Amino acid sequence: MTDSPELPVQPQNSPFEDPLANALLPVVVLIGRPNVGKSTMFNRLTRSRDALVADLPGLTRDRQYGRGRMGPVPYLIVDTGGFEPDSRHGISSAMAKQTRQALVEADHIIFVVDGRDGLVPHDLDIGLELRRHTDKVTVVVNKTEGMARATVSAEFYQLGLGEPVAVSSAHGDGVAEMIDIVLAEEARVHEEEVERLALAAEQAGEAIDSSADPTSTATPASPPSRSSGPFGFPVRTSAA
Ligand SMILES: Nc1nc2c(ncn2[C@@H]2O[C@H](COP(=O)(O)OP(=O)(O)OP(=O)(O)O)[C@@H](O)[C@H]2O)c(=O)[nH]1
Ligand SMILES: [Mg+2]
Repeated sequence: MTDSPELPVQPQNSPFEDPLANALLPVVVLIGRPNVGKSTMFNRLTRSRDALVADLPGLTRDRQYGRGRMGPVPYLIVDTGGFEPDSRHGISSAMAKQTRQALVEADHIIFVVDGRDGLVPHDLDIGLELRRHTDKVTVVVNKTEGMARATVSAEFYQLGLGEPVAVSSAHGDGVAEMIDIVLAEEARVHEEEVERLALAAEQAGEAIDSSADPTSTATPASPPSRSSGPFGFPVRTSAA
């Protein structure tokens, strides 16, 4: 199935099931503490219900991969379990290891925080962990439906990871704008490629036109006594 803004795209459990289709997609990883809405955002970005969502911290255990497209650029999105940077034992430690692996694979990292809870110490711990990836992190403040976006985002500047973007994954507010910001560089390259192909197609069309145009100086092979008829075919203009 080809990607399209209108059609839902099938999420996959592994990025390697369709390596050819996925190889060139930018990889966007969702990270954040438990219960901030990462899986809700994953479902919104893949237009699916593949990730389990509940008001239950620690619900997501394994990384989950899905494909999506909201703007011009398709992407591969990775949901992760709630990140506990300091966990050294048990399941939390295994999940933290998985999340760190996802961060290494990431082209972009969406650091999801909860606008209703505000900034909490656990966010600061994750923020410190993300300092080594600052160039690819966007802080996204979730659950902001019905709230003043600028006000609710302000305290998250303290993370030192750039301008926070306010969204509501559950309601969809701001999510398309968020992905535009995250994939701005890919969208720019995509736009340039579209323009380059359009120009190449136009030039190829001109080259064909001029080789078919008997009046063109570039086609001396056309006899001067003929010109184009109503359907583009050469017609005689003088009795021979
Ligand atoms: N009000 C509001 N609630 C939301 C929003 N996004 C998610 N939630 C709720 O927050 C709770 C947690 O959502 P999940 O998507 O499961 O959170 P998570 O970050 O994946 O949680 P873990 O898998 O435990 O790390 C659920 O009850 C969601 O319905 C939102 O934009 N607004
Ligand atoms: Mg989850």
